[in-house]
Amino acid sequence: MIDLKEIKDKLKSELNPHRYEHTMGVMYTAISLAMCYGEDIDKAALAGLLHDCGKCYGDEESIKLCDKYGVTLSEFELKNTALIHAKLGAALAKEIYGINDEAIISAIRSHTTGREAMDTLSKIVFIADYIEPGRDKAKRLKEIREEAFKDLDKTLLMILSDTLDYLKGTGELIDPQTQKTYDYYAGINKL
Ligand code: DGI
Ligand code: FE
Ligand code: FE
Repeated sequence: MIDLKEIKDKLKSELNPHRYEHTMGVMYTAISLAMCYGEDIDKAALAGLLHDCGKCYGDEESIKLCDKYGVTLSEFELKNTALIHAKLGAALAKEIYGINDEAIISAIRSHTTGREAMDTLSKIVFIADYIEPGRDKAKRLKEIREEAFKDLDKTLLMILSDTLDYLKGTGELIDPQTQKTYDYYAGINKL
């Protein structure tokens, strides 16, 4: 199933209306960033559309599905279940939605914590998830939205830095991968 319309219809029937709106926002933002950086817009559309496809299930069902599709979860993910949907989504994109493109799958897998040395499509999806038009809670969104169309690595660092600050403020634990991603892009931006 790689027909965009079919995927949209399936997601519309499974995601709550707010999440579906967010998904559309991420899809169009990812397409715009792909246009800006000369990336494949069809891949950006598919990755944006499917990035939260693992978010339709409760904790118990998500863990069961991970087991079914051979997705290994870390101790951290088992305790902080909001993170599971990224890896689960990558598996569902492959198994349910028939996506074979490794760059698309990898962009879905890394959209929540990011990853060191992401390829351009993964960077685009990570950023689009944060800046899509429906988002309104993060600080300095206007500045980050402008930077997104100028410098992807700098934008990643701004988002990761604000996310770490936010998590520290709420007292939530930081996934080791989120920290590693921050450290990597802090290093890149110093070069
Ligand atoms: O799925 P979305 O809501 O569109 O956004 P997302 O995939 O970026 O994030 C999902 C959740 O994961 C969000 O509530 C923030 C949380 N999150 C991201 N990084 C970390 C984290 N939560 C913890 N505890 N630690 C992290 O490092
Ligand atoms: Fe997500
Ligand atoms: Fe999202």
